[in-house]
Amino acid sequence: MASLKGPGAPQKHDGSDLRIAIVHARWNTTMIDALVSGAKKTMLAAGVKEENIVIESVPGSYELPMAVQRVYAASQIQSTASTVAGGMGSLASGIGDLLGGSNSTTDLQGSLQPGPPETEKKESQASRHVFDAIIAIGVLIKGETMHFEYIADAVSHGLMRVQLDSGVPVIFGLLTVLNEAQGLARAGLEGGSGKEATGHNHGEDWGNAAVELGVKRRGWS
Ligand code: DLZ
Repeated sequence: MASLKGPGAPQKHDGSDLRIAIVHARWNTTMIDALVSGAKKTMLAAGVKEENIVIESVPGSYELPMAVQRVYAASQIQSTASTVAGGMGSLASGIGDLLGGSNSTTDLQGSLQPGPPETEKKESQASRHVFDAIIAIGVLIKGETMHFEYIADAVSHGLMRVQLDSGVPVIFGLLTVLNEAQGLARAGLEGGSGKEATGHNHGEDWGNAAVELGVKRRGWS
């Protein structure tokens, strides 16, 4: 019987033009590795190109909000730099036109790469530098102190703040579990890590959510 829980059957979205980052903590590595693989699996199935999935790690979940914020900001800076490079190509061709003659144009283009035919290509590449969505993945396991509550609260609020402040969808891949068994089940590792493994890998849902939000966000911009 179909589960009552969960987002229902995954919607179909074409992820072939998306660029998505996964930022993950390294605490509880076995579960983290499975969750990251699950997210990658569904993104690749939706058409996201392997080279457009960028993975960054931080020590623990507490570091996730800052890392997500900086990874996104860096992608914006990269994009601006590429656009400026493309603009220099246009400038070079414009000067070449003013000087007249195909030789001058060619010379200027040669010295100020990229030249005019490259400009459009550069700009479309530039827009692809910016991440369309970022998945933040961490596994917090409750211990004997209040540590878990403080970190879970801070990270949840931090990730929400980053996504609302920046406008990039941040997929909430933070498991906040009471014990290791709960974490293993949610990473699809109940009963072991081989073929005998059962449980639902939540990373797969996060991959689908990233593609859906990445596509929809372009329509909302
Ligand atoms: C310190 C700590 C503890 C006790 N437990 C976890 C955990 O279950 N999951 C997790 O992702 N990180 C844990 N951390 C590390 C903190 O998130 C953080 O990396 C450190 O406090 C350094 O800022």
